[in-house]
Amino acid sequence: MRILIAGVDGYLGWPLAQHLVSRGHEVAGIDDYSRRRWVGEVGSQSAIPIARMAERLEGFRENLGHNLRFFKGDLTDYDFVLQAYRAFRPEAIVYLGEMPSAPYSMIDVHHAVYTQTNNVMGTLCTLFAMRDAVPECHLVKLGTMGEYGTPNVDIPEGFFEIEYRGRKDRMMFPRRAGSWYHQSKVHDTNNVEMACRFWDLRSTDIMQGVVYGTRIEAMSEDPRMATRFDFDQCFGTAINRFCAQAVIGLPLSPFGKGHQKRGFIPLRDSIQCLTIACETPPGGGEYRVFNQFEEVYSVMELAERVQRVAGTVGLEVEIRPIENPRTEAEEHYYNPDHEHLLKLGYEPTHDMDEELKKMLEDLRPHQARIEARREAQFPDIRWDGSRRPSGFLDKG
Ligand code: USQ
Repeated sequence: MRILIAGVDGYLGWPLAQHLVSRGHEVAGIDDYSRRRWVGEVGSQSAIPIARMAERLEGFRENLGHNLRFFKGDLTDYDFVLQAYRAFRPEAIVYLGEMPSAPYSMIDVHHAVYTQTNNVMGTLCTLFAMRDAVPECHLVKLGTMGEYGTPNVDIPEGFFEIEYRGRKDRMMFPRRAGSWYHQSKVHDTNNVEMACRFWDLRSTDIMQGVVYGTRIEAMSEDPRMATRFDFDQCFGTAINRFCAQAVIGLPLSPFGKGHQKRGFIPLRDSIQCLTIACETPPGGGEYRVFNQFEEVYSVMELAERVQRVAGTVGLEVEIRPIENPRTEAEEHYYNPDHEHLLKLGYEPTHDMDEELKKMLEDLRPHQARIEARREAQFPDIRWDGSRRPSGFLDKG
């Protein structure tokens, strides 16, 4: 298949390109390097060094024997997007090209507006460009489990049956996002669903959990093929941050009680699932939703897990909960369905300890790079709009 990855320079995009090519697909990518700029703006850098795109593309040719067609440009520029889709004629578009950080979107009005403008406009441009250039193409759109929030009832995959005043219907399950970023994905969901209804487009909207990991099978040891790994307060996700903290001897930082639960998924599984979505497209006019995560854990359980695995590789670390900078439930019910991908053949990696061990091994050589941006990992962006560092809850 011809598959285009919007956001090919990112944490998921770069390994996904490698995996899809190793499965025989023809792959193209779009990016304008925004992720590199955002991480720089918050005073950080990828723990694992990442090569410039020209070198990445050379590495791609040498390691995988494939010329990855690269379009540099902004996904909110409609003319650019339309031209790229006309030139490559993708059969599937994996849309990863959004600003992905909840804390970044909560910094101030400018960051909130930027996040929603960038994400919602980008998706809209893609929907229109698909309609006008490649109406048969399948949009695999990256959403987030965070669209649903943490309701006190089970979470279905996108839709649910409802009976109200004696009448029944199948409706989108209500969303209750936890940040301006997560809300941007809710807006996308509504727009994508509507475009499928109006224009007979086909789409898979992926409600993905928190991703962790450093590598996938298709990735060689060539440093040009490595993917980024963020650990700062904005772009680092919980487990990745815990691993980076372990490597430089900082206490692991569950927020608040640490009982908040989320669905988590290893990088290798995320890539496997996105591939399954591409290879099994829905019919024309169909909008379907996958809840994409492997298992639900609390943040504290994960900190304990990282602590234990770090101990087995000689890294003794403490867990010290810190004040929660976010407004979120720290005790709640959480039971999301995740059947659709399993039915299509998703085989979850169950060995989280092994994955964590690999991550620690991959990060250790880059200890100095994490140390150099140590300050960027302490949270001070608060959901109430203030900017104050979170203190330790145990007072040390
Ligand atoms: N958390 C901690 N300690 C930390 C960092 C986070 O306890 O050092 C907690 C947060 O308070 C939250 C949970 O861990 O309860 C997850 O936080 P996160 O920063 O790992 O993830 P989140 O902000 O939800 O966003 C990330 C990605 C985002 C993706 C989302 C999937 O950045 O792009 O959409 O995970 S999900 O969480 O399922 O919505």
